[in-house]
Amino acid sequence: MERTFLAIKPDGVQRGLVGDIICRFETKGFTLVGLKLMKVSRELAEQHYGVHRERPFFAGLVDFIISAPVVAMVWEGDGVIASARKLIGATNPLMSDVGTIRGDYGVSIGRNIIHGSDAPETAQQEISLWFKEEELVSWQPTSTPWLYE
Ligand code: D4T
Repeated sequence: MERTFLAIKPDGVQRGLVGDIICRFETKGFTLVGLKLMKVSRELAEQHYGVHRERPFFAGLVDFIISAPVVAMVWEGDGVIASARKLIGATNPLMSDVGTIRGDYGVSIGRNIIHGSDAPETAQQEISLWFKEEELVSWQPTSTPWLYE
């Protein structure tokens, strides 16, 4: 089973969207295997967004990510990496399809509510950056045979 890293950003937490966002991944049929509310350190935010270090929005992005709590999560399921990106929607919420998280709740690229890993390699890197192995729970929901043939 594939795993992905998702993080509800400070705007999603401050706007009271945590429950709705978790509900979308649960009802889709994915399995929650890691969950924590955290105040992100500047070092972690800079590491997570390291690929954007040279971009003009980097400093503002890091300041935003450390400005309020973040909900860090690991979700599991067949095809969860690509599917979660679809459920999240395009980076700019004004361009995201209606029905996606960003499409339904956002208006600005710098306040786009949630992060999701974009590929298997980044998912693995981000899961190990944000979670210790013992913080992840391997379990089999009783609904599995009703979700997979
Ligand atoms: P994340 O990484 O947060 O899931 O977003 P995406 O994968 O959809 O998009 P990204 O890596 O290109 O951007 C990372 C992060 O930077 C913010 N951002 C991006 C911004 O504030 N201004 C910008 O011009 C861009 C391109 C939003 C997401």
